[in-house]
Amino acid sequence: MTDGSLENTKERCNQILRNMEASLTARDRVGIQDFVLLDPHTSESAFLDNLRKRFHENLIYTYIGTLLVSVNPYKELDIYSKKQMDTYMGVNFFELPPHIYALADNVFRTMQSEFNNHFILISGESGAGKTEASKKILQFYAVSCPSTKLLNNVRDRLLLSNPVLEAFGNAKTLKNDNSSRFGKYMDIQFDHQGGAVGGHILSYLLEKSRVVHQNHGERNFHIFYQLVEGGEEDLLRWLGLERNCKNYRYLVQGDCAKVSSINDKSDWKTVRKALSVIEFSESDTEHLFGIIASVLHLGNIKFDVDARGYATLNNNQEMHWVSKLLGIPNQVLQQGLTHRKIEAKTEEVFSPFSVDHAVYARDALAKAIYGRTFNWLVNKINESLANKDSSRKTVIGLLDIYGFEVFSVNSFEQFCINYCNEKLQQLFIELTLKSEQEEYEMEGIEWEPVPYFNNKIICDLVEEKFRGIISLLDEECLRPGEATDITFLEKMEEKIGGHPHFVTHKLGDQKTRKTLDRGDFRLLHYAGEVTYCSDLLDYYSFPVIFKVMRQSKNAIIKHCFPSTEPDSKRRPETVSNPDDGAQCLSDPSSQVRPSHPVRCVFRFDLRSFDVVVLPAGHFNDVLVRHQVKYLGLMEHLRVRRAGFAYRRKYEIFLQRYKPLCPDTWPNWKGTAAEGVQLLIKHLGYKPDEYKMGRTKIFIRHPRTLFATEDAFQVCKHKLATRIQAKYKGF
Ligand code: AD9
Ligand code: MG
Repeated sequence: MTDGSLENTKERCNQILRNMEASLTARDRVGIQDFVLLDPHTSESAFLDNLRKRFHENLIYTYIGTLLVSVNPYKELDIYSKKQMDTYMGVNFFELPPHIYALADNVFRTMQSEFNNHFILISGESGAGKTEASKKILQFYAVSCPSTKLLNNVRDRLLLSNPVLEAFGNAKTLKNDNSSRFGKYMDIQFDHQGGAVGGHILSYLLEKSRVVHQNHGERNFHIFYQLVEGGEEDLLRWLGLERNCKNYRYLVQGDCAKVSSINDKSDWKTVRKALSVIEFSESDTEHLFGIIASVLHLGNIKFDVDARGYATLNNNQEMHWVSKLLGIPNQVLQQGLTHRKIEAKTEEVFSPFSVDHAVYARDALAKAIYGRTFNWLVNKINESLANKDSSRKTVIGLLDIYGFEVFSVNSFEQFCINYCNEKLQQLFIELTLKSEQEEYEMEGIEWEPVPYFNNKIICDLVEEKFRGIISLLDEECLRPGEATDITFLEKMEEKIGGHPHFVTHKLGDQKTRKTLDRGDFRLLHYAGEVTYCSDLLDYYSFPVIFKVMRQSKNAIIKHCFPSTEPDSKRRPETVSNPDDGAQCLSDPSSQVRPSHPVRCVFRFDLRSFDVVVLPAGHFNDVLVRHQVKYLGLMEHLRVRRAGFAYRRKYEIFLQRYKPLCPDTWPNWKGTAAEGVQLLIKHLGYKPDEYKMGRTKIFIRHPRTLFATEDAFQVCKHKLATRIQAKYKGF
C-alpha cells in the first residue's frame, strides 16, 4: 500500500521505469508486457510473436494500455495465491507485471477514490477463459475487501453463488468442459469503506434446448449428472431415480455422461453446501430437486399410438413420478401432453396430438420447466445477496457471457448467442475505438483517425425494426399453421437479400451453393461465418400444457407458471416469449450503457476496464491470429499508442490535486482549466506529457499520473500528521 513517504514515492516511480526497462531488455525471451511499448509500426505477426513468447514463459497476461489480454494456459499456474493477491493490492497498475489482480485492484481503487460505478467487460470466444477470469476477479475482491462478520457472510454468498449457477447453467460442450450456457451480469455492491455489502445477478437466455438434446460429445447441464451420481440414497429413492445416467434419455444423447475433468460427486457436495449458505430452505431444495428429477422422468416418457393414429399414454410409470414430483394429477398431465385445446365460441374442444406432436410438447414442457426454474434460482440467489442497507453504494459490474460459437449445426440458440456477442463487440468498439477517438475530436485534440471495422451493420441486420431477422421471424410466428421454414427463408431473401452479410443458397455464388443447403442461411458475423438452419420457427410454445402447470403443488413450479401470465397466442412467439430467446434478445450490453439505469438504481459512467481472453492451450497460431483480428486488438493498440492513458474533467482534477500547491489558491479567481494549467506548471509536467482539451486534461502516460497521485498521498499524509500533532494535547 502507499505508505506516504516521499522517498517511497520516488522509489515507486523508479520501480515503474526499471520494470519497463527490464521488460525491454528481457523482451527477446519473455516479450513485452505492454503492447504499447512495442515498435511503433507493430505488425500482426510481431503482435503474435510477443504473445507467443510470453505464453511459453507462462506469462499469460499482457496489456494494451489498460486493456488486459489473457491467453488461456489450460493448466493450473501458481499465480493466483493469497500472496499474489497481497502483492497486487494497492499497487499502481503498471508497477508490477500484468495480472488480472492488477486490473481488479485498479478498478476497485478508482471506484473508491472517485466514488463511481465501473464495469468489467470480458470478451473472447467459447473456452477462452471468460468465466475463469470473472471468478478470479470475484475471488480477489472477496479476499482484499475489508471484512467483518456480516461482510464475510455476503462474501461467502457471492462466492458460493458461482458453483450453484454453474451447476444449473453450465455444461460440457465440444469447446469447453465447463461452458456457460447462459449470459451473466453480476454487480458487486460496495459501501463507503469498500466492504462488499451485496450483489445482484442478471441472467440472459439459458440454452434450454440442451435439456432435451445434446450433440455428440456434449452433455446436459451439470446438475443432472451431479444429482444422479452424487445424490444421497434416500433422496434418489424419494425422487424415483436410479444411480445410472445411462437410464435417462435426456442424459445420454451426447454419449459422454462421464468426463475425466469433471467430478460430479464432489461437485454435488459443493452445490449442496452452497445452497445452504445461500439460505435455501429444506423445502426449497426438496422442490428444486423434485423438478430436476421430474425433467429426467419426462424425458423417458414414451407415447404409444392409438387405433386412430394419435398419441396415447398407457399406465406410464414415468408419468406417475412426474405427477408426484410436480404435484399435478396424472390425468390432467396426460391430457395436457397429448392434446391441444381449441377454444370455440361457447366450448373448449380437445384435439389429440400425433406422436410427433406429443414428443414435441413433452420436450417443450421440459425446457420450459427447467428454464423457468433457472430464472427462479437466480431470483432466489439475488434475494440472498440483496443489500438491506439503502445507503448509497458503488458498484463494480462483471459481464461474462457465452462466447461466440460455430458448430456443424447451428440453431436458434447459436443465433441468439452470436447476436449477443455482436452486441458486446459493438459495446467494446463504442467504449474503446469509437468513443475514444470521438472524444479527442470533441475536445479539439489533434488526432489521426484509426480505421476499424464497425459491426453495427450486422447488429442492424438482426435487430432492425420491420426488416431485421428478428422482426421477420416475429411476423412469421404470427401465422401459425401457414408459416414454415421455407416461407421464413423466402421472406428473408425478399427483405434482406441484398445485405452484404446475409447469404442463402439461392443468393450465393456457385462456390457458396456447394456449401449451403437450400433450407439454411449464413450470416457473416464479425468473428466469422456461421450457417444457421432456418428451423427458427420451431420455437413455438404449447400453452395448454403450460396452463396445466398452474395447478402444480410444487411451490417453485407454481411460482414459475403464474396464472396472470399473458396469453402467448396474442403475441409474437419467439422474441417476447419468456421461454425462448427473450432475455438474450434484450441485449446484455444495454445493462452497462452509461445512459441505462442498472436495476433502476445505479447509473454507470463511462469507465470500463476490459479483459480479452484468447484460447490457446498449445498456442495455435491460426486460432489466436483469427481472434486478434476479429477482436480488433491491432486497431485498439494503434488507438492506445497514439492516445492518452488518462483524462479527467478540469474541475475533478483540480479538486483532487489542488493541495499540491496550496499557496496558489487563497485569492485565486480563474476557470478550472486555468487552475489546472497553474497546477501542472507547479508539478513540472513536460509539454509532451499532456494536452489541454476543451473540458478535460489528457495525460499521455500513466506514470505521470502515478507520480502526481503519489505526491498527493504524501501531502495528505503530512496534513494528517500535522493535524494529529496539533490536537495531541486535547
Ligand atoms: V464459454 O464461452 O462459457 O464456453 P469461457 O467462459 O470463455 O467459455 P472458461 O472460463 O470456462 O471459458 O475456461 C475454459 C477452461 O479453460 C477452464 O475450465 C479452465 O480449464 C481453462 N482456463 C481458463 N482460464 C484459465 C486460467 N487462467 N488458468 C488455468 C484456465 N486454466
Ligand atoms: Mg464461460
